This record gives sequence, structure tokens and C-alpha cells, in this order.
Amino acid sequence: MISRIDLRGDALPEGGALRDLLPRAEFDVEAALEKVRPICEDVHHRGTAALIEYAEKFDGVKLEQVRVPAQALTEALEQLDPAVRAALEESIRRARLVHREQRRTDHTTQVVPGGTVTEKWVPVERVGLYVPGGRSVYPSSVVMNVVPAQEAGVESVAVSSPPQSDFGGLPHPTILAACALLGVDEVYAAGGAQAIAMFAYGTKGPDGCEPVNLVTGPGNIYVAAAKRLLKGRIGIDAEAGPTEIAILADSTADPVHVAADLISQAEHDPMAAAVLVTDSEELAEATSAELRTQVAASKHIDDRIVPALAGKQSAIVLVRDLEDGLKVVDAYGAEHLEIQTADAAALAARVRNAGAIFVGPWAPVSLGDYCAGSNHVLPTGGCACHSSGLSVQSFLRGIHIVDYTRDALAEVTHHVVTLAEAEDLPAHGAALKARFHWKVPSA
Ligand code: HSO
Ligand code: ZN
Repeated sequence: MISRIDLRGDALPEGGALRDLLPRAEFDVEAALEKVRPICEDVHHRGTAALIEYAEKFDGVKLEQVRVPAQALTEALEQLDPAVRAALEESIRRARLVHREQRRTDHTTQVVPGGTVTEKWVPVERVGLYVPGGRSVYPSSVVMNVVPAQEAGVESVAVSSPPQSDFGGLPHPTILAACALLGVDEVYAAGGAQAIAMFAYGTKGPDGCEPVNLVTGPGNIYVAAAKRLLKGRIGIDAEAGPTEIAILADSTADPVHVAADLISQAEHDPMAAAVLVTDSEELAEATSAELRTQVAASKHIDDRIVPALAGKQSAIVLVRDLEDGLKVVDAYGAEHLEIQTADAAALAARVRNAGAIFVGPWAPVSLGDYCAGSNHVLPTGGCACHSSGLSVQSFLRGIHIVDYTRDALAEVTHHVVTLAEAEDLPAHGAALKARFHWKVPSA
């Protein structure tokens, strides 16, 4: 069911050549851009009326209003299964512990006597969080987006999630309950690209949405395309692609755990990627056998797990040794990387590219998805080589505050003038000279 890539022959190629040998899902956001452009423009010009039309067209729901009434949030929380509520509360508690520590303190550097630069960390004023509906109704993603925003000090958080025909046109009740639990009371029943446009442009009217500064949250290819289209007007976290798990394992790993963990992420999406990198032929064999047994006993077999595991984005990669294994997982840059080897912590410390690393047999990705305290919004598609997952930092901007005295400015003026002249920008130098009654040179 899962293909094999054997890299045990010649020496491993480096960089891009190695990356080309590794499996990866195609997620062509560019192709979706032209589909979402008219939708976004329509929402820009017609606001709520356009959102109501798209709800009917895409979600099969006739909406009277897009804003979710406060009472629906309260009721959703009241009706939430107590066990789910307790689990969400624990997830929130742990996430808060970790994210609170990510807060940054302002720092002032004295560059010269009388000359300082302070880096001041200021939260984004207003954030829109998109929460998918349909196949992936994840209240855990509400937690993972809202907690860092709140810990960063964001004052205004709005959530949007597609209206569901099964729930009278409201977003899914567990999403509403998670919002209520987190104290988010501004929720909209809008999905897809149109929700991102609503956040970016705002909508008017009694149940209108004020424009936001930053949009975060996962979504399908159309959501990713709308984020790409509107980036600049709004900030975005990332264009989330299909979920990925890579496992670097040796002969000490338990194939039952390895197979279960691969399936756990394959369960998300037919395009999800599950990659095992191992130096052990025995583990590769045993994992393949385990996959057959465990997949047969799983829930989402034909629509997600089998296509994900059998797709070209998933594979068992055989390497000569763990040193090569390390090179492979670094080249891959997985969203989630598990290390299941004899000395997992030491190996984990040497990984350069991964969204999050799960060390040893007792830290499966599913723990991180819900209750490790870590964030589960992580870079996909190899973006882990340049980006991090969602954190408090994602919601802050560092503003430099420059404060110089007359003497400190005078002391450096000749350098500024020299550099300005070297760049043929004499007015830059003149701005300093003017302060000291220097003669402005004629052009
Ligand atoms: N593994 C997903 C997040 C998730 N898992 C939500 C369960 N619910 C992407 O990191
Ligand atoms: Zn997951």
C-alpha cells in the first residue's frame, strides 16, 4: 500500500537533488487563484449580500445573517459533551502554559552615549481566524489559533467558519463551543475564500465584520489561494497545505507505534503525507505489515487513509544509516517529525528542518495535535526550512524606537552624509546637515 524509496546505494545527493528524490504532495495554490479572485472582488463590493449568496451556493444554506448570535454560542457551550469540554479545557490550559512563556519583553540597546534603539513588541490589533468546516471540523484548531493570539495581547479576535446545513446554518456546534470556552464572542458563518475576503475588506451593516489586520488558520486550497491573493492588505500566517508526518526510526522502534502514527496523520486527508525514514529493513517490513492490519481496522479507510498512504506523497525511505536518515529528514523538512531511535533526544537535537519534533516512543504527533501544550499549526510543504509554526510571535510586531540626542547625532553625521552621497541621495545627508547649520551643497 505504501511505496518504497531505496537510498542505500550510492552516496546521498545534497540539497535540492536530495529533495527531488523525496515524496511530496502537489498543492497548486496558483491554479486556484483565478477561481477565488472574482469571489473576493464580489465580497469586496457587495459585502454581506455576496456572503449570503455564496453560503447558498457552496454550503447549501439560506442565511438570514452572517454574524452568529451570542445566544448560539452560549447554547453550544451548554450542550457540549462534558468530556469534550474537559479535554478542551486541558488543551487550553497546557497551550497557555507554553505560549505565555513566548511573550517577549521590550529591549533597549544603548548604541552610543545618548543614542538608543528600543525594540517594542506590539500585538496586532485585530485578527481573523478561519476555521474549516466540512471534513475537518477541528475545535482543537480554534484553541491553537486563539491561545497564542490572546497570550500576545491581541484585543480583537473574530472567528469565521462555514455555515452547516445540518445545524440550521450555524457553524459546527463544537466550533462555537470552543469559541465560547475561549471567550471569543465574534463569530461569523462564512466559509472558504469568501470568509478570507470578508476579513480582509470588512462588510457593512448591522451584522457586518470590521476588517482585520491579520488572518490565521488552516483551510483548503481556495482558502490558501485567497490568503495569497489578499496578502499585503492583510497579514497571513501561512498557506497551510495537507498534513505531513515523517518518522525517523531505527530497529529499536516498535512497528505498531510507527504504523499507528503514520495512519494518524493519513486520516486527515487523501493528500496527507506519511513518510517513514529508516535504516532497518526489518522495521520497514514490519511497519508495512502493521499498516495492512491497522488500516483495515481504521475508520476513514477508503476516502482518506488508503489514498494518503498509497499516494506518491507517502513512502518508506530506506537509508544506509541514521546519519543519512538525518540528512533525509532535513531535506524533507516535515511539518511533524517523530524520532523513534535508540538515542532519540540526541538525534532530535541535531535536526535543522521540522515544524515540530516529537522525541521517543511517548510523544506521538497526536499528543501534539491536542494536548502537549505545543502548537499544531505548523509549516507544511517543506516550508519548515524557513518558517515556524504559529506562536505568540506570529501576532506581534517589533517596532524600533530610535532616540538620539543632539550630540549623539552630531557625532555620526559625517558617516550618514558619506553613505548618502555614496548612494547618490544627497537629500538624505542634507536632512542631518540642516540640523547643524551646515551649508547645503549646490546640486
Ligand atoms: N495534525 C493536524 C492538526 C489536527 N489534528 C487537528 C487533529 N486535529 C495538523 O497539524
Ligand atoms: Zn492531526
